[in-house]
Amino acid sequence: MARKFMFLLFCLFAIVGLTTVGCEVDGDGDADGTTSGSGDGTSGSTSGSTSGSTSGTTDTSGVTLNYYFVRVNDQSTNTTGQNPGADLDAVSITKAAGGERFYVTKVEEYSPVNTADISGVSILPDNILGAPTAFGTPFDPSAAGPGSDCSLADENFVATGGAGGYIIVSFGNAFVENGDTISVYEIGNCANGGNPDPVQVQVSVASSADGEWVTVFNAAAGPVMSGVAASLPVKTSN
Ligand SMILES: [Ca+2]
Ligand SMILES: [Ca+2]
Repeated sequence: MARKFMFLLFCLFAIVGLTTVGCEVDGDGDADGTTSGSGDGTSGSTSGSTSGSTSGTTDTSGVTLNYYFVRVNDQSTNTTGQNPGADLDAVSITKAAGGERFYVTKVEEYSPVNTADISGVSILPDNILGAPTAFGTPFDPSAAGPGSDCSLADENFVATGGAGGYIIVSFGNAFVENGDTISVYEIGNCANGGNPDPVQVQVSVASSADGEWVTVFNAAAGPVMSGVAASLPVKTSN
């Protein structure tokens, strides 16, 4: 008796089990149909809103980028003795409109060469911040030129070590526009002496050293080497 009851119970479970499987199969089928239907609706509304927001982003791009970054490339072959290459006291931007003068507020990158020969004082990149210090303080721009004396004992400069060395700087909110003058104050070729060290000056809209740099001028000797920015390519965000 008990064995027959157990067999019937087994058959009952088997039938319930098959029914459940069948229902699940049907359920999946229904679920698939429902999902693909609502999926179509979702993809439709998603692509609509996405293309809408994308075109909105495109509207705000194309903004003109400013030339915030100035790079001084050391071109000097004077690589003997201590502090070889350019001895950079300061860099300035003088605006064509208004004549306001801006000095370096931040060193973005300092990449000297021949570092073993650069003194512990002259390897400090922040020595290039602010107004020049080797032409008397407070600094008077009219007192700095080819015929000017400079303080050859001034240690508030940064050495880039010769050709291959460079420094990238920025000027806070100030940037270079066509007509502006960039000046590099290099301790050398002063009326009272100092090794002249040639430099190349470039500008960019990005601080990255391997980015696109536009050459503004090359100069052979200081103590003040200046050039006027002209025909800078218009750069826009993409
Ligand atoms: Ca300085
Ligand atoms: Ca020099």
